[in-house]
Amino acid sequence: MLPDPQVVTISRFLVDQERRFPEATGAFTNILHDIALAAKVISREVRKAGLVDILGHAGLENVHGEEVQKLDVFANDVLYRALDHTGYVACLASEESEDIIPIPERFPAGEYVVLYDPLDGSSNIDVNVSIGTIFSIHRKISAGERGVLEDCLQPGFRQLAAGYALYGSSTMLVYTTGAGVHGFTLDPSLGEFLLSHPGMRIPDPPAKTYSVNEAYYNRWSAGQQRLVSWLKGEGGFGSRYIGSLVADVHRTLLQGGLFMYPADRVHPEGKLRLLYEMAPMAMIVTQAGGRASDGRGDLLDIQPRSLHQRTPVYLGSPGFVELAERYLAGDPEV
Ligand code: P6P
Repeated sequence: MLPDPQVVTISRFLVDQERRFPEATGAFTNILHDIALAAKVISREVRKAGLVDILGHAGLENVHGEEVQKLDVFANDVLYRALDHTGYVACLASEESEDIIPIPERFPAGEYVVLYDPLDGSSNIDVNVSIGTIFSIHRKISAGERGVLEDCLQPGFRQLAAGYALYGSSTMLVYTTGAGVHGFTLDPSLGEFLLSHPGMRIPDPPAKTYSVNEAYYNRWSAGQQRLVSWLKGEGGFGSRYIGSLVADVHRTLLQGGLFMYPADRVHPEGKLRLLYEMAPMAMIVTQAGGRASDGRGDLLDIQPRSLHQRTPVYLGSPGFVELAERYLAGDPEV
């Protein structure tokens, strides 16, 4: 049975969006389509993860009879294989790879660079907590035919697109190309991502929810400690912390609030990665009417120095992010 005519698949949505840009070549659309396909494959394996003990690896061998890999290694391979041969990509970068990932010489290279965290929060798999894939797309800026490190070290405001897949109670794909944020939910019976959240906006008034790992309270700066003490005291905020970045950001996007991973004495740059975690999340949240800061200024303005560099992060409802910046700056007015 065909789905209702008003049901929009991600493929149709991408084509409709592309029509709005006459100069579009379709390459960009195809990259997003390839990432959506990779997300479906990863989702299928993540959903089986709980069965490894029951079925043993025999039930989870792939078509080559190879034993199932660790899920984050598997996800990394799936994204690489979805993107390496298409001719649209100049180079790749992954949380799983120390250096940039070149496109094999046997394949043509293209004009785009894709950076990704293939499966963030994979430590949460064993306890069945939602996990996710995060991606960021830039245009190649170097002169050569194939991408180099310089093409990956671009500030977040130059991103052409950013998005994430969330493997939760349902599998969602949320992305932006700079024209709003759109969410799609996977219908496993159709094998299609269907448009479920067109034009996502952080609600205003927002939920008064802060999200941070308070186990590190004693490592924090005085400003950070004062901020959280106010939020949970006079500010009347509630607290939600899943400890899985994509899930915590997705909730903040849907409900509003303030997600934080501060710098501290142990993590002077914070824990979360800039290029393939926080820059894409910052583009998404900003496009949805929110803000993302490193505690001093807009996270999208940071000029990256290295592929895996970390950054403190304060993202969510703009007023709450600004309040955090004022506390961290020691503003006597707060
Ligand atoms: P902590 C998961 O390990 C992760 O990389 C992110 O998904 C999450 O936001 C963060 O680390 C949680 O870190 O120190 O609170 O356990």
